[in-house]
Amino acid sequence: MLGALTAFTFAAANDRAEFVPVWAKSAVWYQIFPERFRNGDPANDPRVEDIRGADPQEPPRAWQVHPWGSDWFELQPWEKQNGEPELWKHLLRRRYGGDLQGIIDQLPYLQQLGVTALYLNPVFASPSLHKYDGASYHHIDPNFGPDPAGDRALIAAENPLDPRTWVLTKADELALKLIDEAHARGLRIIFDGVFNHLGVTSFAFRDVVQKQQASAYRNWFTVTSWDDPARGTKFDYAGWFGAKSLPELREDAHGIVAGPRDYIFAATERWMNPQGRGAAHGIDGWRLDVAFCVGHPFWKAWRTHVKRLNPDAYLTAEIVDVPAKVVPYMQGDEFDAEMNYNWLFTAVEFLADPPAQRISATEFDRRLRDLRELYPPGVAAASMNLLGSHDTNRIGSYLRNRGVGRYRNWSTFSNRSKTAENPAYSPRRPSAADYARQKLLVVFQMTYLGAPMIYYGDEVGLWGGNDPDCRKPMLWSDLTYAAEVFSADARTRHEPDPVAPNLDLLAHYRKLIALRRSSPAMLHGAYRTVAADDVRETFAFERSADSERVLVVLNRAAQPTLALLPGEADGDYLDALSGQRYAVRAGALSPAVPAQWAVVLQAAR
Ligand SMILES: [Ca+2]
Ligand SMILES: [Ca+2]
Repeated sequence: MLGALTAFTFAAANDRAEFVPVWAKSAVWYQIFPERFRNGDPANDPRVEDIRGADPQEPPRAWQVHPWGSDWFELQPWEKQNGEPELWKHLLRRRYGGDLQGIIDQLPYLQQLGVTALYLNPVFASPSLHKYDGASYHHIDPNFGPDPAGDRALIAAENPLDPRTWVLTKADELALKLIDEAHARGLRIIFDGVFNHLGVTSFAFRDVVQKQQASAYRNWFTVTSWDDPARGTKFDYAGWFGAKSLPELREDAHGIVAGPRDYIFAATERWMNPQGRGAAHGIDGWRLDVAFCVGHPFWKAWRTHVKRLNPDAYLTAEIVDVPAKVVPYMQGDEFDAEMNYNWLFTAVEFLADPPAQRISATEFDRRLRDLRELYPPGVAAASMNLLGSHDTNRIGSYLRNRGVGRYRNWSTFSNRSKTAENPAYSPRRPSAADYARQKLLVVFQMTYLGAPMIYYGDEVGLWGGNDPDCRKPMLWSDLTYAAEVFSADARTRHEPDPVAPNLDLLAHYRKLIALRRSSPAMLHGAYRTVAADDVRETFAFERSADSERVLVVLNRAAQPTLALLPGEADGDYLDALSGQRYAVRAGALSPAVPAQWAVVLQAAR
């Protein structure tokens, strides 16, 4: 019964008009982790008091802003002085000084790369390096702007419950400037909405701790017991997955309860229609953190609010679950798309994993089809096809550590890909062969259906295991970097791994992005599987739009192969990767595809 009903619902969904913003289907995304992208203003760098309240909670004895180009696993003198035995605490305390000015300064770099849309990890006030423990949703972090001390004084004078008292800090103004400058360059920009929880330094949680049941925010959190000496009870509350630094916002059957809901709605409007100047000056959408931890009713109401502010806004969710569990969020009344980790798992299972855990071309075809067809039309095309993020190991390191675990087993793999949890995971520089595999994955990413997303630094070969090592400072050609010699224990040494932007890889990204953007077929065209050859280990697909056809053949085998593609029209074809021409005569195209490489065939003019 349920199965029949579900099938009917999806069939109906597939008949209706697309609900995703059209622009999102042609986007090429770039994800920026602001603290680690570019330090555009050393004068605003965090001081030790600015990181108070972030994990680890105990303050360090000595602390300084970390040198941008230093060896990742090398402890600096002030870190050694702390005598801290646990490396993760050192790494969490580090601040490199990245900020919004750095992003503004590097917009030309992003334009040259060819991306068309930016996703920023959280930029709202918070003491941590990642800012998923928000102190606020309505102010940008003061250390991301030009006047941290002045901003903090302004914020302290407001009543957060009354949006009419909300001032525009210098950091807020700089964020609005960033939005305008991005738009002026044709770049869309979205922020990270972390609406499941606030941080312990938030105005709301601090007030509850101080005033207990007398606090105006007493209903905002899931308080399980109050400080009550008469009854002998102590204050306690629910934190996200038990993390006490992340008190969860309270929900009932209608979603997040009225107080925090109204606050989130007001903050949403503040960034989408800043000062009532219109949606053109606001962000173009949101990425929703741990969307599966907030109930459906909130998302439905919030989407209505968002689309009223800007019908063209894009909402993309972090869900990370099997496709069937993602489906309910993608029915047109919650999200437009997701961070497409299932696409990443599928891509590496065919193109990169070692023989013991790889899938056949036929199975690759089946899994890709599921991801295209499970959702209403437009969702797959607008979803972010990514090869890495701030929540997983970098693609270069994944390839260096091929076989260390199954990526699809997300929670198990999460620990296996952390250098602190798994001594067998290598944090060393990827090899030339690893980078060659990354290039093949990029060919697939940039030619396939879906909006490609590049995690900052992947395009210049930045490497690192899962969090925190995937959050190293960006590699820039105008900065110098110490070679990495320290091992993941921060004590022993290895032969030096030179650290510098991989310009050959960067050229490959630029070329493939330009290729995608020059081709309506690749950018937003239809998809068709042409051949899935389990024996030759090749996979061929077609993208088409109007009169343009593009034929892509992926060869994951260790030897070159002739891909037999019967039924192709006579004519001359050009491989966009090699520049080589192929002639088709009598209806059979047989391009030679190099080992572990691809051809991207376009009709030659
Ligand atoms: Ca700075
Ligand atoms: Ca929740």
